[in-house]
Amino acid sequence: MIFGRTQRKPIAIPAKTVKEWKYSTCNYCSTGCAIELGLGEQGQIVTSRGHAGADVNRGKLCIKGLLEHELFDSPGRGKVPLLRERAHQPFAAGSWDAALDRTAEEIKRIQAQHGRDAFAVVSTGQLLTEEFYTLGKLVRGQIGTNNYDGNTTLCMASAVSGYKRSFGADGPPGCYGDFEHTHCLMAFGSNLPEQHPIIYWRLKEALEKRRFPLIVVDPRVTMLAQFADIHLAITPGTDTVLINAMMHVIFKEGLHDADYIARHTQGADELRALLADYDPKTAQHVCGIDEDRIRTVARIYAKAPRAMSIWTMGINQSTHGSDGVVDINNLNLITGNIGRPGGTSLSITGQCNAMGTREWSSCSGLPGYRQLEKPKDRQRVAEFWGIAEAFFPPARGLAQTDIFPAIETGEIKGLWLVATNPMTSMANQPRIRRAMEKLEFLVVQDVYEDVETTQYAHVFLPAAVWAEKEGCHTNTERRVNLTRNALRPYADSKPDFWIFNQMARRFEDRNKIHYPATPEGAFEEMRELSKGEGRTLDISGMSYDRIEAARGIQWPYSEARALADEARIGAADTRTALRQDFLGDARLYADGAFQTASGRANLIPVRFVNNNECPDAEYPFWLNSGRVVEHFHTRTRTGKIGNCNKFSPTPYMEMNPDAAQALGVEHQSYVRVVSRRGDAVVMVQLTQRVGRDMLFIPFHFHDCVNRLTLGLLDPHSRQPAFKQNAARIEKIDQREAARLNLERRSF
Ligand SMILES: Nc1nc2c(c(=O)[nH]1)N[C@H]1C(S)=C(S)[C@@H](COP(=O)(O)OP(=O)(O)OC[C@H]3O[C@@H](n4cnc5c(=O)[nH]c(N)nc54)[C@H](O)[C@@H]3O)O[C@H]1N2
Ligand SMILES: Nc1nc2c(c(=O)[nH]1)N[C@H]1C(S)=C(S)[C@@H](COP(=O)(O)OP(=O)(O)OC[C@H]3O[C@@H](n4cnc5c(=O)[nH]c(N)nc54)[C@H](O)[C@@H]3O)O[C@H]1N2
Ligand code: SF4
Ligand SMILES: [Mo]
Repeated sequence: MIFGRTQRKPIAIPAKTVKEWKYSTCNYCSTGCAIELGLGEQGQIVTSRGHAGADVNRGKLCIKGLLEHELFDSPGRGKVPLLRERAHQPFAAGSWDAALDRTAEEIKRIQAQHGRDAFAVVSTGQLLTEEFYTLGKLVRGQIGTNNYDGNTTLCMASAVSGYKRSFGADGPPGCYGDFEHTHCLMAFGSNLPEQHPIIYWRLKEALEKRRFPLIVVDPRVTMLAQFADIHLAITPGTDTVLINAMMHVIFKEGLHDADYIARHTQGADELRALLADYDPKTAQHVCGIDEDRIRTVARIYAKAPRAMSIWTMGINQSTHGSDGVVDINNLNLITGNIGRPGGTSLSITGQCNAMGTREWSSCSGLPGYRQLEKPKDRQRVAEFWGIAEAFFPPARGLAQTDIFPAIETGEIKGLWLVATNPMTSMANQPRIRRAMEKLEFLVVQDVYEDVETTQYAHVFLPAAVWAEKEGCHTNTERRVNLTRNALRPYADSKPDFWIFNQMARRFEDRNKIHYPATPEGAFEEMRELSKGEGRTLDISGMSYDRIEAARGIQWPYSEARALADEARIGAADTRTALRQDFLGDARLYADGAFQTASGRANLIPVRFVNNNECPDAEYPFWLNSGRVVEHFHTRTRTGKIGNCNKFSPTPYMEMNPDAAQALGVEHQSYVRVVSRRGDAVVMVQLTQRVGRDMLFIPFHFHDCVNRLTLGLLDPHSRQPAFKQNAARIEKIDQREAARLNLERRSF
C-alpha cells in the first residue's frame, strides 16, 4: 500500500511584487498593531505584514490583521450615496451634493420644528482621531445638538467613568511593558488570546521569561482561563463582592501599603468601614468563590512586590461596571500598585480607536478631555474655534443608550449614525427596531451599504475605510499611531473627514468655523489644544513624521520633550530617527499625583446591589455573550473575508454537555433560545467552557443574541449589561431551523 501522494505537486504561491510599503495601524482592536501594506506596480494592495520594528507587535499580527488588506474591495461596499423618501422603499443613487444637502436640510427642519436636541448623532470608536475631532467641531460648534454620543457607551464608558471617579481623569495608567515587571496579574472578564491576541502574545512572552501567577476571573473557561494558574469562575455580575472581600482580607491581615494610602489617597476610612461587611465567609455565597480561595488570591496579590490588574467587558458591561472599575482601582491603590512598572490598573480597551474618541471626539464633553461643565474648558475651546461660548450646552446630553429610548418617546426625531450598527450591537433588539421605525429621518454613514441599519435609512453615505484614509489611532496603552493613506477610496466613497468637512459648509449660517483641509491640519489643532494646563493628555510633541519614526508614541509627550529629543539625536530628517528616539511616558501617576482637586486618588466604598436579571424557574440559564477571535463585532468586515468567516459562519451557542443531556439537546443541533425580550435560533456547540447553568452566544450575528439581551444600564456610565441575562431553551424542527439559518447567512 502506498501512503501519501505519489506525484508531488507543490502548491505554487504567485510572486507578490511589492513596489512600496505603506505604514499603517490595524483598524480592528485596540491592541494597536503596526501593519505595513505592500503596494504593487499599479498602486494596488498585494499583501501586508506586521511591522517588525514596532514595539507593540514586533512583526506579529492576529488572523484579523493578517487578512485585513482583503477588505478594501470586499462585497457590499458602498459605492455611491443613496437616497429615498421613505424607509423600506427602493434607494436611488444620488450625488454627494444631493445627499449632503438633503441631510443638512432634514437636520435643520427637525431642529427648527422640535428644538436643537431633537436631532441626535451617534458615532463610534472606529474612525481616525482627526475625524473624531472634526465631527466634534461640527456637532458641538455648528449643528449644536447635545444628544451626541458614541458606541463607546457599549464598550468603554464604565472604564472612563471609573477612572474619573478614582483618579480624577480618564486614561489607562499602565502599558504592555508592565507584563515584564509584574509579579502577579489578575484579569477580570477579559479573554486576551481571542480578543487581543497580540497583547496576549506580549503577556505570554513575559511569562515565559519569568513565571508569575496569572489569576483569571471569568464565569466561563475562556482560553485565558485555560492558561491561568488560578481560575475563579465567578457568579456573573458579582466582581465587586469578590474584590471587596479581597480587600477585607488585605486590611485585616495588614497586607496593605499604609504609606502609599497615607500619602496618595483619600477616603480610606470610609472604604474600610464598608469592607467590614465583606468577610469572605459571607461574600462567598454571593460571588460563588469559596472563602479559602478568596483569602489565597488576596494574599498572593497583596504580597507580590508588584501586582497588576487588567479587565475588559466582563467588568465594563454590567450594572456594576463603573463600580467594578472603581473597585479594581481601590485594590491597586491600597496595595500601592499604581504608576509603578508592573503595578497598575490597566483597562484593556475595545475598538481600535475607542481611546481616540474618548480623547478628542467631544462626545461627552469637549476635545482634549475637556468638560462642558467647566467654564475654563468651555472658554478655551470656544475661543480656539472662534465661536460664542453660549452655543455650547451647559452640561452633557444623553448617552447613546439613552438616545434610543428618547427616540421611542418622540423626544428625538432624527439620527445620524456614523460607523456603528446598533441593529445588531444594541441590547434588546426588538425595542431598538421599534425606535428606528419611529425616526422621521435617519442617515447612515458606513463603509458597507448592506449594513443592517440601512433598512431604516433615508440617506446612506458611503465611507472610505482604513488606509483609504489618513490619520491616527490611540491604543490601550495611550500610544498614538498613524495610518498613512495607501490607496484611493473605493468607487465614489469618501473619507469620513471629507464628509464632515462638506457637511460643515452647510451649517455656516450658524457658526463659521475654520476646518483644516487635511487630517494632518486637524492633528495640528489637536496638538495645540493639548498643550500646557497641566493635562496628562499632552500630544503637543507629536507629529506624523515623529509618530512613524517611533512606530507610535505614548502620551503624554510634550513639545518641550520633542524638541529636546530632536536636539539630542540631531536628526535633520525625522524619518531617519529610531523608535527609541521619541518616547512618551509609559505610565501615568508615577509620582502619585492624581488629577483630583487635592491631587490624591479617591478610595471609594462600593456596595453591591444585585439588580441583575438572574436565572429563575422559567428562564433557568445565565445568558452570557461576547466574541470569538476570527470575527469582529457585527461581521460587516470579517463576515466578508473568507478565511475569517469560514471558522464560524453560523450563529451558534456554547452549552454544557450535562445541561444538554438533561434537556435531550444534541451537539450541532438547532435550538430556540428564549428570553423575556425575544427568541433566537442557534446551533448548539457542546463544550465544558460553560457551566451547567450558563449559555454563551457570540454577538457577531444579526438577529441573534441581542434579540434576547436586556441591557440594564450602569447608573454611572450608562453602559448596558450585555452579559447577565436569563434565558431558556426550546427544541425546534431541525429542517425549519436550517432553512431559517441559511436565509440569515446573507454572504
Ligand atoms: N476577535 C475580536 N477581538 C476583539 C473584538 C471582536 O469583536 N473580535 N472586539 C474588540 C472590542 S470593541 C472589545 S470591547 C474587546 C472585548 O474583549 P473581551 O472583554 O475580552 O471579550 P468578551 O468576549 O466580550 O468578554 C470577555 C469575557 O467576559 C466574561 N464575563 C461575562 N460576565 C462576566 C462577569 O460578570 N464577570 C467577569 N469577571 N467576567 C464576565 C465572559 O465570559 C467573556 O469571556 O475585544 C476587542 N477585540
Ligand atoms: N450582546 C452583546 N452585544 C454587544 C457586545 C457584547 O459583548 N455582547 N459588545 C458591545 C461592544 S464592546 C461594542 S464596541 C459594540 C460594537 O458595536 P458596533 O459599533 O455597532 O459594531 P461594528 O460592527 O463594529 O459597527 C461598526 C460599523 O462601522 C463601519 N465602519 C468601519 N470602519 C469605518 C469607517 O472608517 N468609516 C465609517 N463611516 N464606517 C466604518 C462598519 O462597517 C460597521 O458597520 O457592540 C456591543 N454589543
Ligand atoms: S491583535 Fe488587534 S490590532 Fe493586532 S492584528 Fe489583531 S485585531 Fe489587529
Ligand atoms: Mo467594544
